[in-house]
Amino acid sequence: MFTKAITRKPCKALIDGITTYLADGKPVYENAIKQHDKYVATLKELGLQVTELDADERFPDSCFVEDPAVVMERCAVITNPARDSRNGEKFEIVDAIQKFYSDDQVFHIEAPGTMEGGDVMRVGDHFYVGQSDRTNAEGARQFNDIVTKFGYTSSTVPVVEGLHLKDFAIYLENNNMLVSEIMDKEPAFKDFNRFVVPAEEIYAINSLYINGTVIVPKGYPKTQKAIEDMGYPIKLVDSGEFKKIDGSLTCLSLRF
Ligand code: CIR
Repeated sequence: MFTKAITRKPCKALIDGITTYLADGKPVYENAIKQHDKYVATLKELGLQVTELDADERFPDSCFVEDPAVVMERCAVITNPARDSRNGEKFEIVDAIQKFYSDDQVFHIEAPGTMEGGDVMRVGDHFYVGQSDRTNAEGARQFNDIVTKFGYTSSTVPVVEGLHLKDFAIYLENNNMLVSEIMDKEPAFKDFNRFVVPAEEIYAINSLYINGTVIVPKGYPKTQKAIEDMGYPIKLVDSGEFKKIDGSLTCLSLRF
């Protein structure tokens, strides 16, 4: 059960955010702000107390707060984002995190380890960690060392088709997952009920489960229907401006 979330308002420099995969023009700042406001309002409607951090113009991608930290009940891990333009986000997220954890509950991934929270998918007390361009084996190893001290477990999964693990596999609780065709064949996921999202809707894999409801990106009817058929109430949020720089729903918040 999530009770809290942390978000950060998009900055004007968002238009210079990293685009690696989904390039479709630059985000329009004013539209991004509206979409972000709706996203935050939706989290609140679902009962979360949201800490809304100020925009930080130094870091174009800083609204994607999921990446510089991984939070859980018993500890928090400040990651080490792989790209230079994002690495400093880790120093900015710490203050917000420390309000909710004691000093001995906050840990850091250190170089040469790299990690971004978009690669970390939680299932119960287990974390699947995507090994991707952004999260390396050393980052995953350090993460495992930290979380196992608190009674969690972790294992790695290769990410071969894009940015982060949660762009290609997402857990919706109740043993249900949305997966890409490649992740459908991932041995680690064989015992889950898997809905294979059609290639043209692959962006919608990154839907967001919050306390029984699933927030689904607007404009992906097949995935929306599949999630409804699984029995979840849904809320639609347009995240199109963030998609232009490879951002999706989970990356816009930390939930705990
Ligand atoms: C990046 O490339 O780092 C950003 N433009 C997008 C980050 C998206 N984060 C996420 O999916 N967790």
